[in-house]
Amino acid sequence: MAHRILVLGGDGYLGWPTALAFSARGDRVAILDNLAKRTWEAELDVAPLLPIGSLDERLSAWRHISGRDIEPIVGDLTDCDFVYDSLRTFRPDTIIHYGEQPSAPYSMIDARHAAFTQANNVIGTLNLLFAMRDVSPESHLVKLGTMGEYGTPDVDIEEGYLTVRHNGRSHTFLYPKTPGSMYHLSKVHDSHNIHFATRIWGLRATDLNQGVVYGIETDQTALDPRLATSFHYDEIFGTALNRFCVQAVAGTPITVYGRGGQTRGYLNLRDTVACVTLASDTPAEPGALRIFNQFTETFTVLELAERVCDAALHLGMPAQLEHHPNPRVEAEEHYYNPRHSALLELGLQPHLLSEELIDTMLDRIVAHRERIRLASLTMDIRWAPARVTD
Ligand code: USQ
Repeated sequence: MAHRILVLGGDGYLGWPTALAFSARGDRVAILDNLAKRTWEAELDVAPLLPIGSLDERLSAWRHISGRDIEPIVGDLTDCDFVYDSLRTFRPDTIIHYGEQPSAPYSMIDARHAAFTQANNVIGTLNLLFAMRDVSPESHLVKLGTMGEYGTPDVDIEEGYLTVRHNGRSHTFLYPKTPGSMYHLSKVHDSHNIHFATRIWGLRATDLNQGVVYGIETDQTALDPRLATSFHYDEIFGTALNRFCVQAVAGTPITVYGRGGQTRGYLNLRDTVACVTLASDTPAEPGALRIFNQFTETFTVLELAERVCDAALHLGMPAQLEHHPNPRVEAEEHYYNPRHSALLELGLQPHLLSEELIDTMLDRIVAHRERIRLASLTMDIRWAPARVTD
């Protein structure tokens, strides 16, 4: 049976392919987006590698190619009345929430960008939770959180919860969080607010603590250049593997920050869509907050950079690694053992990182190499002021 799927942030890197995938299988889909990412790109003078049309152009291309409509709802989640009206009008079965400022470096530029990130993300999600409570309590919220909420603790990371024994008694708490940027902190605040909304109001939610996403296409975005997703490689919105592939094509050093032992969970863009689909198709029970760790493999950044470098060298590109001074404050060697079995148990079949996949990405990037803006590869956004070392 077709479901009513509302994709918040459906104009972005992950939201757009998600909206297309649900529409392709016959669900009724609406994209709610304030188009803010386009404003931030202009502010910072960065641009996606593949040309991206306006939202209307993308939606009419999809209509033309698939024969299916996706409804645009343009507005801001921090506008409470707009959020209430949108839920009242669309009546979603599932709300997939990507509608936040997604970049750690953006949130660390200065006080204004940190405050914007936290206000935008936390208030938008709060408005959504209240609107769900009042006008759409049966909807299932599928919220994109992040593995970075946990940080890199020196013990195993569970999926969302930890049972603590203390003075002869035990209780299950949300897993303690030690995030590494003002952006990641905004997601921690969201998680607590969502937990509150499920406990106190009986809402149903799934928080997907996602790792770092890489990849340039999905089955639907590959159908036509007008359906491309917003693939970033700049220091602000580009994620590690995507950046490394563009650096290899551009012939500039692949920037491993510091020693390169920083280990993170990674997943293919196709698996983001698959995980969100699995979570949506098996809704949480009323009153429950499920938390899944959403990644398929872990790598150090040095391993990732070496994989890209080797693939590029095989293709005859003069790729090289550079241990770049780390602009972030983060552990460069650490223990990392996060559990990630819940989505596999629901049926996820991962697309693991292979040389073939890196080759495909490099080929796609080569076709657009004239659009690479070298200045945006290294923008030197620091987590802490440079120390005076004289
Ligand atoms: N890194 C490098 N060189 C680079 C860029 C990054 O060594 O040129 C390192 C970073 O220092 C970090 C790791 O690679 O240790 C990952 O950085 P990233 O920029 O790929 O990812 P991050 O800033 O953590 O954020 C991204 C998304 C964010 C999402 C998060 C998932 O932008 O929306 O929440 O990945 S996670 O990292 O699991 O928290």
